[in-house]
Amino acid sequence: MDHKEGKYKVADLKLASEGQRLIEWAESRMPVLMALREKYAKTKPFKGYRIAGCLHVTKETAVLVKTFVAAGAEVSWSGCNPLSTNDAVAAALVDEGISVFAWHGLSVKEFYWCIEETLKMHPNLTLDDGADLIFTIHKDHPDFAGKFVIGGTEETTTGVHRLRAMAADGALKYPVIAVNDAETKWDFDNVYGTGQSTLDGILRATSVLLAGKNFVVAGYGHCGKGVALRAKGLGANVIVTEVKPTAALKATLEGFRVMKMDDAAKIGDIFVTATGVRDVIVKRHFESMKEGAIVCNTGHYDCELNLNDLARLMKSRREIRDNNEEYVLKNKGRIYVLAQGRLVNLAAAEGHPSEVMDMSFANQFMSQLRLVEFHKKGQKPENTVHDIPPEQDQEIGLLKLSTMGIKIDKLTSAQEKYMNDYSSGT
Ligand code: 3DD
Repeated sequence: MDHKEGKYKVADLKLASEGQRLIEWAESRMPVLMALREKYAKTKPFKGYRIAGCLHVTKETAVLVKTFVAAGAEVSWSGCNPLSTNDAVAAALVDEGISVFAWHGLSVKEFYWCIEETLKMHPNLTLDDGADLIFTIHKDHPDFAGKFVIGGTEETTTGVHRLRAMAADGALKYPVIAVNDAETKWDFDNVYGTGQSTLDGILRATSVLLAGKNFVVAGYGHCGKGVALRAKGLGANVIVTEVKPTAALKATLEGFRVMKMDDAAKIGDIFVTATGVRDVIVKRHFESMKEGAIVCNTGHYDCELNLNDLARLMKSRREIRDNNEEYVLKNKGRIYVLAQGRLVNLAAAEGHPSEVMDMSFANQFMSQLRLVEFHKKGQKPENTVHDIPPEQDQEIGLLKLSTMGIKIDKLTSAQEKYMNDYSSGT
């Protein structure tokens, strides 16, 4: 471990040059964020502002962090999952003088220690993926909201749910922008990003053939939809389980088989949970699984597979491949758990591709900038969860299209008029 008190703690600074190359690779595929970096490096609107981030330390996150720094911000960063930090990327950021407290495989105790270290710089802005940073401020540093913090942003569905619940309770002490709910995040990162990165994680941890396999996806929200789509593309027989009738209907009309987990457990070869709730696969499901079943989770927290239940059924276990644990059951069956039940796309692979994180993180950058601009104007948004302005989505969408060389039509003034003219009927 390389540690400088109050500055950084990462696995190995000697990995910096490898991390630098990974970051350059991501920068070459994140043209929207790089355009924002070029624009705001000139004016440095974040000068004098301190951002504490708690978001997976990946090559894409490093591009976002470097963009904030180029725009004048002081940044201190921790990872938002014990298994998702890329140690080479963390080393490269420290090598650039950025405070990072993150390493792959840290304990839950160390996870919260890292968050506390980022808070020592008394942030004005927080950037979360899962709301663990915001929640730590509210629980252990309630005075921060009145003293230094002017606002925050939240990257993921689970985090936004948590924050909306806090706001409904009147417990949220500063305004937070729900980046997750931006169309240019949710409809792309959650669907196409999760779809590809989850399959990436499964294939890196197993190298199994997907064609012909019974591939069970628990949860048909944006993430589950993406996973089901990509598994189908690789020839798997996709089965969906759900609790929400309309989501189950959508899966059915998309051509996927829909059934209860009790039934899917008996026939599934590979299981992915993407629900955001706990105990989706529990003891009775493990007991009815086929020999050699592979289970994993792509939800934000590791509560969707009840591994305590599985431990009670097991005789022994061993790591048979990286991020792949073989549980030998007392009844002689074997079940394979990927990435210790944590999000398999980031723990066993590199998370979503740079091209899709480009838009998610453009939303992060623009949302943090909005908070700074409010502050500079002396405006204080309400202490609740705010959506991004709809024009931001279209601005980022148009920027992304232009980087892809795609041109689109524009409404004529007559069409604009027609759209708003309720009097014209048949
Ligand atoms: N997430 C997925 N891939 C990521 C990557 N390559 N870098 C940073 C974060 C990444 C998770 C987030 O996109 C967030 O959308 C989530 O957890 O939903």
